[in-house]
Amino acid sequence: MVVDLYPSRNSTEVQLMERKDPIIHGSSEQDGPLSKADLLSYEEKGYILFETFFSSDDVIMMKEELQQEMENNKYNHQDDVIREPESDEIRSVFEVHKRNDFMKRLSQDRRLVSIAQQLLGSQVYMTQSRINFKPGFKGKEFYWHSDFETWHVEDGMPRMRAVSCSIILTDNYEHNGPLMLIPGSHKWFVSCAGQTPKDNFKQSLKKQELGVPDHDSLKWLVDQAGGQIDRATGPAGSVLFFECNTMHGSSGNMSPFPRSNVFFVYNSIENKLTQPFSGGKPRPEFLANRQQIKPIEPQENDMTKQTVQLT
Ligand code: 6CS
Ligand code: FE
Repeated sequence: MVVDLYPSRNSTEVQLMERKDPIIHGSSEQDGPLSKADLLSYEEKGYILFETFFSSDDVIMMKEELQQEMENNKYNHQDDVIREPESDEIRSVFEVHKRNDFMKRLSQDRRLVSIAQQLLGSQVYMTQSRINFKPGFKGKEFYWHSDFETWHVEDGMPRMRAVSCSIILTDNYEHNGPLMLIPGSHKWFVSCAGQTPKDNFKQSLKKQELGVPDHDSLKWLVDQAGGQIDRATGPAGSVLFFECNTMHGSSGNMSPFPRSNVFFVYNSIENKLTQPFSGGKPRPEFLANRQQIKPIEPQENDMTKQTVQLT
């Protein structure tokens, strides 16, 4: 019998509970490229941002692939291509590490995988990947949420031992809906009220309304952060690593400039998905990798030359 350490969406009550998992899983600066200062910052804030991590040459290639994915899926109305709630604009394309060879190689890049391994203290595999396009004028918000709350309840992710790596593909400004994070929020788990309807993903990926924290819990988390809400702004080629339980979201994009990022979600090989804690049926493979779980062998990618020398 698997014990549910993070019960959520199983009552009408909201509950704020302390995190039961370490944030950095048994690693030190000897175990990867992150310095002690980087590790401490990630432990404290629940994320770390590297501006201009990749070179301008790499960014040119990433932008070409981004355009390609937009083109390739223009008329694709399958479940793994999510469209905006109020238009036919593409909101997200999932499983980019399978459908696009460049993205597959990028997801296995040694500079990204070694950071994920260091943070998770183990070998890692890809549990989910996606491009969020957030087009100009029509890209709608992603309301506040903890990814882990969804991945635990709807995908059966047992422990908080996963990290999202978001590569900024088009400059993320203050005004085009950058990802916002509540620093330190990863230290508490917000157990949400409500239930999980069948095939919830068909609605939640367009506009998440379940498994989202109530206003009092959000206010409490922001108060714990000293009233701070951070924004992951930076030029294309910047890289954000954020812990699976860090409370985050992003506003709609009213600017003419798209805010497109690719997300690679690395899960510890020790934290494979089990049965959804909601008791419902597992979500589709494009959202939650169950069939191809093997540790990623970090690759030297000559296609991307890193400009940020990690200390
Ligand atoms: O349900 C999910 O897996 C997705 N939902 C959000 C809002 N963020 C994480 C993930 O892409
Ligand atoms: Fe998310």
